[in-house]
Amino acid sequence: MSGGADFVKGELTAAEEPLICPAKALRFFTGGFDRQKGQVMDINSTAFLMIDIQNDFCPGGTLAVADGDGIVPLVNRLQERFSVRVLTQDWHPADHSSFASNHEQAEAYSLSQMAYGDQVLWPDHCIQGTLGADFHPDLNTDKVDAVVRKGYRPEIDSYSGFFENDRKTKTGLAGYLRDREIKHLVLAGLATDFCVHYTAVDGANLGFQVTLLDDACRAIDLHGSLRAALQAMATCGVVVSTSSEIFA
Ligand code: VGL
Ligand code: ZN
Repeated sequence: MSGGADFVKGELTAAEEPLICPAKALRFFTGGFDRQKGQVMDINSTAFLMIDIQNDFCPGGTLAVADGDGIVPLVNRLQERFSVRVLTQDWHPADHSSFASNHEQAEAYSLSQMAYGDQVLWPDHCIQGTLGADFHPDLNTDKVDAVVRKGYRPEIDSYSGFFENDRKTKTGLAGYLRDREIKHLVLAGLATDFCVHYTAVDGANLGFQVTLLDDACRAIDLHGSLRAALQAMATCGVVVSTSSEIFA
């Protein structure tokens, strides 16, 4: 593993700083980790994960998250502060079992029982190859290192970027991040209480240090799901912060 510098905020010398934090703001950003765990963030072992910033989750889309597109300019500015950038993409076949339309008389947003447990039934969304599954047109994807698709098995939904909803099937993201010696994850995207939440919790449980940038996310908030998500993330040691920490 690379990185692991054992300095604390404010103790870097001018000579060391460019080596350890090529993006200047990172010294201050590490303050978040200092407060929580006494650790610092090294840009080379940190990945910026942008979760499901796709047309169907933005106004006009089939599963629109209120002001979902409002995060795009901020996410683009945030990307410049990181050297490892990864996107996740919800990517369902038309016959996906998470779509209410594929169940007899099922209403969207109702609960159904799958082999792996409870599953919310959603409006059709992010169907492979459709405009709704595309990333928001203003999201800058040029400097993205990897795109991880999920939810492409008809019988299993996938909220998390790491594991599908059976909680066993892996997407390969953990292996990718470990191969790149990533230790810290900074998360932004849609939706706070579903895909961002599950990715954050799984990331923390896999041993990554996880920070969620609340102002760079938007929530669906279905039946108290946002509150439950914030609680679950806190329990797992996910640090909920804001982008001001990155730009400080
Ligand atoms: C999501 C519901 C269904 C998300 C994806 O990206 O949060 N939510 N599929
Ligand atoms: Zn989905």
